[in-house]
Amino acid sequence: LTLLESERRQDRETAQALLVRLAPHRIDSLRIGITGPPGVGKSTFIDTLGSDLVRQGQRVAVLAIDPSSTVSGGSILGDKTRMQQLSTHPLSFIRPSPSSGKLGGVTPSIRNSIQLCEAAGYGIIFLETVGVGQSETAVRNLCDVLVLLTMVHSGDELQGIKRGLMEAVDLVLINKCDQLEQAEWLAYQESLRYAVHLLGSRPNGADAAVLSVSSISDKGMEQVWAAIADYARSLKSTGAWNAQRAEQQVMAFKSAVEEKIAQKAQELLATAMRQYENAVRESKITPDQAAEELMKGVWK
Ligand SMILES: Nc1nc2c(ncn2[C@@H]2O[C@H](COP(=O)(O)OP(=O)(O)OP(=O)(O)O)[C@@H](O)[C@H]2O)c(=O)[nH]1
Ligand SMILES: [Mg+2]
Repeated sequence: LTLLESERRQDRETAQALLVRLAPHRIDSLRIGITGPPGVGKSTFIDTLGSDLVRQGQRVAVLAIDPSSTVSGGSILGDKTRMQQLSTHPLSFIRPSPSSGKLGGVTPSIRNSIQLCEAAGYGIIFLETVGVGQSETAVRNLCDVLVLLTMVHSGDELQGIKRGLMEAVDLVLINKCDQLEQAEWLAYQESLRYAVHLLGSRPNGADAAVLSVSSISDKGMEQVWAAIADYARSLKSTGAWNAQRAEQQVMAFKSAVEEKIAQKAQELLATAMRQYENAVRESKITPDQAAEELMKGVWK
């Protein structure tokens, strides 16, 4: 995994060669994205559900996508201390997020890490990410089932969840129900069901399911697992599973091309850009004009 996370060119070539050799050994995994605001209980949820699964003999891997590492200066997610039960089980593997700064660099390395986990026989892979816009799109493109964890807040709850995020999730879980009266979470559950219904159906043709849980115990986890497994089954039976995986491959290819073009552009245009930067700084030319002229020079 360290090799796969490396950004050195030589390492990247070796990593690709490794992945090609391991490809025949990969098993078919279920990739589950877990997103939600900081502190909502994502790690606790994975710890509890993951522990149930390893007890049933399943092999469970947890990878974290941490978009905020540039800000916090380190990885905040996937912390093993927050998954104490699961991390000590021999059938589990937990990888804290790579500390690479930019999300663009993290996503391809997570994609590779997933493949490595599959080659190592992990049939269930959790991807934990904090819900802050960019990272949800990243995790949506990496998982088969995207689960949103939320909780009942004071005030106007639904306002707190961005529409774009709601449109991307397959299952919504209201967490920390142990802290509430039943009437409170039931009311929130109803309003969320109505909201997901308005957003339209998931690729399997049904509305996203909305359930309530308490992740500090495994009460209700059986239903949650049944909902995830049912959803995965329905994706497979409608062909949506393969279509989604295929589309994700194409998107990975496109972003790899974009990354390469950006790198090449940096290399080729560095000198010319510096000249224009000075002209722009001194207001001798507008930024748009400068970009236009620069590109004219390149695509003659
Ligand atoms: N009462 C109660 N507390 C919970 C529940 N789930 C999580 N917590 C607590 O909420 C706090 C945050 O839980 P985490 O699992 O670390 O949350 P997270 O979403 O992974 O947080 P980040 O990774 O920092 O974004 C911890 O103190 C947990 O013990 C729950 O169902 N009920
Ligand atoms: Mg966490």
